[in-house]
Amino acid sequence: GISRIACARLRHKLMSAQDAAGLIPSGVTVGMSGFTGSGYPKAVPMALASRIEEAHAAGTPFNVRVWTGASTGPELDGALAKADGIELRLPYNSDPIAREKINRGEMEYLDMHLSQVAPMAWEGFLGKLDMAVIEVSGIRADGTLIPSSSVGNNKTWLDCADKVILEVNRWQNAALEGMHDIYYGTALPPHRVPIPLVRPDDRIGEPVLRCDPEKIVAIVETDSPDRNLPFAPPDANAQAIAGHLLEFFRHEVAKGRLPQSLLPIQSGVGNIANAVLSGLIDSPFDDMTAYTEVVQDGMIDLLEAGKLRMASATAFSLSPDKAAHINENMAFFRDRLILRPQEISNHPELVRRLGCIAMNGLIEADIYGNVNSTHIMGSRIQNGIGGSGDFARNGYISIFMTPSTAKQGKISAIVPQVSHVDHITQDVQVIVTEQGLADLRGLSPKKRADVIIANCAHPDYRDALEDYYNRAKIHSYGQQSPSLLGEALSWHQRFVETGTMRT
Ligand code: 0RQ
Repeated sequence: GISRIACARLRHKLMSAQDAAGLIPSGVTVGMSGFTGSGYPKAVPMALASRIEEAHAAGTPFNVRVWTGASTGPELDGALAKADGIELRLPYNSDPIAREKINRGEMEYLDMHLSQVAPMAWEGFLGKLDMAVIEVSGIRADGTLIPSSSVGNNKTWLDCADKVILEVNRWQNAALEGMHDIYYGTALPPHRVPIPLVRPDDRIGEPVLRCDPEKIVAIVETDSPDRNLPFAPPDANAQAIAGHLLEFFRHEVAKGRLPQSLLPIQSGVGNIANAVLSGLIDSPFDDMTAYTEVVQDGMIDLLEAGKLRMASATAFSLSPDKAAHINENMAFFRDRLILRPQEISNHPELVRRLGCIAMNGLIEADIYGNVNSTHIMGSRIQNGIGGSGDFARNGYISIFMTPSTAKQGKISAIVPQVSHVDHITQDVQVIVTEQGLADLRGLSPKKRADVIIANCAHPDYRDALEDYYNRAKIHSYGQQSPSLLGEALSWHQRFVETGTMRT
């Protein structure tokens, strides 16, 4: 294909991925692009992983600290983790090899709210950023960068890093140009001003990223696809959850608490979130908008069905078929999609102002509505908190959804007490399982427990939860949130010891 590097004075920096990776020394902190499997560098991290493996084979220590937007792909997290090349990783990971290393204690992982990564980097809280490795879809004649299929923290990495390596990926659609909105108005306290975005479709920035050309030490051309994974067709649980949620929305509209077009929807990752989006196709709601993190298949269908007017996000997370479909119909999607930096897509100020409907998955919830999104049995990381906290605390209605059991029924997703807390009861207003929906707004802890056990717990675990709760109401030290401290985590302990929470 033709070169995507229109800037003549940068062309001499073109080199192989191997040579570019050779510019990354051991011990540095590298900010990489990438968010939910899109827009991550694909060649330089692999070359770096080979380099690290060679060093290790020669008995030389070699590792780096890796900051990204969110999850990336096997060519980045997978390859570097496999090479034992990552000392510390932040802020979100879904790679299975990296997950295993983290859970074995061989890799440090810092799980952060996605909206806070860029400001904390600027504030100096995370230490110095030495290098950035950023995928772009092109370099314009004036040296500005056309972002690729995710924006994530790229603006911040390009600004903060001493040295920059660019991957210019020809696989990305050239028509992405103009879809992005990069806001350069963020500042640090005490100089912060309101962010001038009042509607999800407002454009407040520029379509391109800026980068000091002096900092660019290498440019690598690539032609590889994003890690686009197929979605499973919605199973019975996902369909039931979507059904309960749509019924809830209809009820809220009837009560006058939501407009007919709803409010900007935020939808988390995963198959259930995707099923809910699919369910909205046949709903009575029109002219909807999305202000969210990732655009997934379900949103594309809603856009094409004319149900969704536009979607604002920081990244794509599509199946291969949908990615190809968008590429072929870019003219249609260009006007209906906006990709922003994640500090803006997830900004608490904006999520609160817009009144987003936050919909996220969970690992487990307890009878009072505390939610664990990250840790299995209190200690094994699954992915990370991602943007769920940004949206859950600040949304208009904060919804969490999950099947009521996991691991073929051996685990109850509703437990006496969560083994790790990501979202406190005040940040959790609705919990939905395939069993039903618990509307917790305005309820005190004991009323919440009644509704969660009755509406959300699986029948196989409902009696045991009721039994625990009834005894807690007699023997608890206090009666605001009755609990039996010695027994509250016994379900988890039983699973660890016997492989099931069942008695
Ligand atoms: O594990 O794949 O080994 O079978 O967790 O669970 O049911 O496939 O659900 O894909 O929706 O993920 C909370 C992880 C749910 C996700 C979580 C096991 C289960 C399976 C996945 P297997 P499912 P989902 C914006 C929003 C945090 C980030 C976030 C998540 C695996 O939603 O990462 O919200 N959320 N971001 O078996 C033991 C339990 C379990 C359990 C599930 N109670 N005990 N294992 N699992 N519940 C987007 C971004 O931030 C990018």
